[in-house]
Amino acid sequence: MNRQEALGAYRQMRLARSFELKVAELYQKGRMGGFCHLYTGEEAVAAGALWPLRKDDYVLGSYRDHVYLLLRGTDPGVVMAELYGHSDGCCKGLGGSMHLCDREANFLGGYAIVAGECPIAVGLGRAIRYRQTDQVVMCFFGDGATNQGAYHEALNMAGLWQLPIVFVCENNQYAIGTSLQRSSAEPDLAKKASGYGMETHRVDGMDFFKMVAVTERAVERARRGKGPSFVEARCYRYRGHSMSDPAKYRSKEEVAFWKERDVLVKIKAQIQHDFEVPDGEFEEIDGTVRGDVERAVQMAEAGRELTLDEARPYVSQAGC
Ligand SMILES: Cc1ncc(C[n+]2csc(CCOP(=O)(O)OP(=O)(O)O)c2C)c(N)n1
Ligand SMILES: [Mg+2]
Repeated sequence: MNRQEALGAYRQMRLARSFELKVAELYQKGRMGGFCHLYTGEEAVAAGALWPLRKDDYVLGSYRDHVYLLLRGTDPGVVMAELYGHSDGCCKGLGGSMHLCDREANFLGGYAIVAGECPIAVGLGRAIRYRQTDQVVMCFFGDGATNQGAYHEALNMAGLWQLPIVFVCENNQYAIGTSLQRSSAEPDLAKKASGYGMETHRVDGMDFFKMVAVTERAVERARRGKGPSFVEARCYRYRGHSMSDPAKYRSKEEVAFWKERDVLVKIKAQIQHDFEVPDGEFEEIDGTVRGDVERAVQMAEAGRELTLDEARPYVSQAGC
């Protein structure tokens, strides 16, 4: 990765962080409804994993989905408008935080059903095989999803048919308030996936460059018809499960331990070490990102909901 690319990655992760900090503030002010799950702390997982993908590859994820879209290049204003439930959002305001989707970015959905995206990844893998293209599917899900039945069915079929899928498990070590140790008979998630005929990897999900190295290999294998891979990215979410979770099940020391390893501090230090980038250049990037987020808020604030007549065709087959 050259200097410009590395700074581009920093910018992406800074945008993800700043956008979501703003979302938290606006959610608390009541500017958006429904549930809201933030990715704060986990940015290096998606930023690193998505890095080797092409525009025509498919991406799927869970309800913690704002950042995938931002990283795939969807306008932050369009994402924010969707969170507001407004008509210029990526789903015309009918999806909201947990159900983002953008066909142009080939992000085919945030899914609120835990592991719901995994069987859909298998369907997309089959479609790619049928059309004989060299596209790849990247499917993100949490550690909790590995206890769900559909997850095991999906991995089995992906392995059996050697489909071009990269399964990326965001192991933030909790499923709502339940720790991995208390919910999974096999807490080693790479080992748990290894019975399904695919290459498995464990990676430090708090390190962007390590994420890129592992997923680059997995994506290339899938593209060359060598079948699926499973990547367990060890990470941590800084906030509660959703905006309404005070997260009392984790000790202050535990949260502090992970925050000390913050992904943004880390990538900045790595770039400074490799390319001797001065502080001012990072500050400049932070400034442009602040502007992007501000514009996103302005767009969302200026929008409106669909009228009932406008919404009707999307909720009724007959369009009446
Ligand atoms: C099939 C299903 N079961 C239960 C739930 C309720 N639920 C919502 S989020 C969640 C935790 C999932 O944790 P994990 O997969 O680790 O993802 P994370 O929230 O940590 O990113 C649960 C149990 C659900 N949405 N779907
Ligand atoms: Mg989890």
